[in-house]
Amino acid sequence: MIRYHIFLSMATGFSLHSLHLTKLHSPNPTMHNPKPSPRVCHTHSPNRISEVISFEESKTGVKGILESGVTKVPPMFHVNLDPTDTSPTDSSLAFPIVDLRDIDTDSARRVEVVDRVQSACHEWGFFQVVNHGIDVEVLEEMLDGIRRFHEQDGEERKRFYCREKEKKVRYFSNGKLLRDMAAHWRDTIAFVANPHPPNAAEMPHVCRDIVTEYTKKVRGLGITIFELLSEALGLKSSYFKEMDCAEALYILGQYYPQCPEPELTMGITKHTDCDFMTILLQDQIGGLQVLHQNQWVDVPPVHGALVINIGDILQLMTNDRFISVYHRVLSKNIGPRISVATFFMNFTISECTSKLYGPIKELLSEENPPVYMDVTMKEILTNYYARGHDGNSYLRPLRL
Ligand SMILES: O=C(O)CCC(=O)C(=O)O
Repeated sequence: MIRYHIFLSMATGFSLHSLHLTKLHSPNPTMHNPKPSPRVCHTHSPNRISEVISFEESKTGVKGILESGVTKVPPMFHVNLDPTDTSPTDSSLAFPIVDLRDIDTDSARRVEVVDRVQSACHEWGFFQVVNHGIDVEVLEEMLDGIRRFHEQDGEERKRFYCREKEKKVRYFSNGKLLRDMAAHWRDTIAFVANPHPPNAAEMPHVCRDIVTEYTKKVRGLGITIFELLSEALGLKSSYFKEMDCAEALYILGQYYPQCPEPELTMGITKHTDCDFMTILLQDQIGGLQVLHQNQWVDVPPVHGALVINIGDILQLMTNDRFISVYHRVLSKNIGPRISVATFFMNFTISECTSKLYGPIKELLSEENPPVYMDVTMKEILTNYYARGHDGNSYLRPLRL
């Protein structure tokens, strides 16, 4: 089959001037050659390419499409949805909630909590936390700050529109726009938040203060969760922190505009997170679903709660004891929906060290030999950036 493949300058990121369109007679024979997902159309037609280019040149994202008066979902966002994929799920499946109250003062409670965290990470790969120590006002202000950014005038948003991954603050729509077969119905403001945060002048003034405050708070919570995860594996509390898992934070402020034809597109298609762990703040709109026991289960919005999920690298380090699970976001005809995803991982290739990550030796035995290879963050990230959202786990090529 003839496929159109787009080469872009990796040095400068997505530059329309550096686009070259060529025809390939077979898929690109990269080291990782995943099978296509059945849900997504896999051929870039010339029409789609020009549609994508003019969308990118607008620099105002999906929100800009609606602002221009369009009332139908443009073809570049169309996803081949299997109707059975959106059928209602078994409502008896209760999404795990873990109450962190008193875990630092009551050792019996801590043991209980560690146990709950252990089973949630093993069975679901996801859970919500309440009484986590971040004030609800901070959470609300963070959601508001992200909303303010996306709802300001298009010209103001454009100033931040950028594809350079090394940039500490950037606005874009669809991180893998040219690689994905269908674009997602969402826009993003991204912050490389730790360990070298942007300076105040680089930050949008509408959310500068709250992003700085939220970064500190969410990192603190991340350290607490990593301690619980370490204990849940029978390791010393500081294990993951000492492995630098709580060092690098990448914060994405997502804006999912109300969608005129939600059955045609998705907020984000099925994927796993390529990181150690993610902490997600979502508003009350809903739409996030996780794949559990082969069914899509809603992650119910709980006021004041935060959603935690295990990323691919933690699944690798725990040799599958903790699982990195597929999730997705449905688009809705209500909204906008706002969420803030904090990825615990370095997404800047130039900052990657040569540190190796592999299955933790203390967890291995003759009955439980390593099922993954040791890799550096640079290898993980290079593979991550080389691929679109193709519906496959980033872990697959790392299995022994
Ligand atoms: O917005 C959400 O609820 C989830 C976002 C997500 O899965 C992602 O950005 O990878």
